[in-house]
Amino acid sequence: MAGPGDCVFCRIVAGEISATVVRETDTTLAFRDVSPQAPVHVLVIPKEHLVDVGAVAAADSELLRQIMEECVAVAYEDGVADSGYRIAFNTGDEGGQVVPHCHAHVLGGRKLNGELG
Ligand code: DGP
Repeated sequence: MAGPGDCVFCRIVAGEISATVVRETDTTLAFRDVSPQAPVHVLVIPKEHLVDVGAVAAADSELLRQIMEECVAVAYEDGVADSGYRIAFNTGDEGGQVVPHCHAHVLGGRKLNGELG
């Protein structure tokens, strides 16, 4: 697992890698996915380096609430709250997680498949 020093999402938080930021709070950052899978594809992350959603839940349930609130805010801002959207936390190897820094995918703007995998 990458540590904060070489973590790509920590480097986005630090401003060392550019990203299209759509929302920011004291504790979270929301930015557009570099390879979008839907017209709306935003990642919402905790600024703190926590590897996955389980680590966030264990460390700080208030932070988990804030991440979810930001996901919903993104859906409203990007205009998909009424048409529908998906929030997904890929978690661990078999969950398809590639970047080991907790992130929620907010996907919308097209009809999404029923299949999650
Ligand atoms: P996951 O498979 O759940 O770990 O998804 C990681 C996502 O992160 C993937 O959809 C691509 C995105 N991503 C990876 N590196 C970068 C980056 O440097 N910038 C941005 N904006 N997104 C990235």
